[in-house]
Amino acid sequence: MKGLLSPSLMCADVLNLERELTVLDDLGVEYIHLDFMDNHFVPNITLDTGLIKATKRVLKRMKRDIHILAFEPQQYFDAMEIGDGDIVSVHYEACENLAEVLSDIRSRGAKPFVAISPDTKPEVLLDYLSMIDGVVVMTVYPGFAGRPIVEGSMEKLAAVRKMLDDSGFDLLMEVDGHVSWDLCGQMRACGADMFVAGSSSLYQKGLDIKDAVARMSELVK
Ligand code: S6P
Ligand code: MG
Repeated sequence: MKGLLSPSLMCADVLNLERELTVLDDLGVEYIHLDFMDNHFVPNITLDTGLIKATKRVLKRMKRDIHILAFEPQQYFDAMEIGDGDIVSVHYEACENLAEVLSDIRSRGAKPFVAISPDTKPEVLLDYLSMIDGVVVMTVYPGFAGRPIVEGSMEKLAAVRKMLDDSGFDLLMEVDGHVSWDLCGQMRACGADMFVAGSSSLYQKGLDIKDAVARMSELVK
């Protein structure tokens, strides 16, 4: 399977979000990464539930890849109108009853993913592999764009890939955090399928978005 791009909307021009979404959609980009934060699980606030819901009005082919960095994420599902075609990632560290949250996502027609922060061991995923469509491996400490990659991230990606393959389930591995021009090829070689592209790549200042998408697609193909 070819590598899938998921540009991070929190890194785009916030005064022109409709245009930013349309350009990516028209270029055939597969996913748009939408970070929701509660200022508790992580010390920041980015896109709100109303904005995440409103993206549905403009998206044509591009699907939503909603990353919820918040405690008890199910309280936001209705407001975001999660449903068919959406990927919804919730953090292992943020859910009291993770199995219940994943089943709620599935019951709405969306694809449940579990995200793990850098200090969380991959083994915690084992109990949930039969309930999900993929995992998100965070390779920076979550909450902000532009952070440095955490040491050992490549080894972690390779270990998670092996775990997913050994499970016998057909599961995607998404990588989120410092997916740079220099590192995205290596992340692909470690088994990542989906790449969150932010300030380390597509959203660097001065780039032509069409050229940048083509370049990144080639690097992770
Ligand atoms: C951060 C958030 C991410 C960022 C992305 C930014 O917690 O979940 O999705 O938007 O990592 O990319 P970069 O290249 O600036 O690290
Ligand atoms: Mg994210």
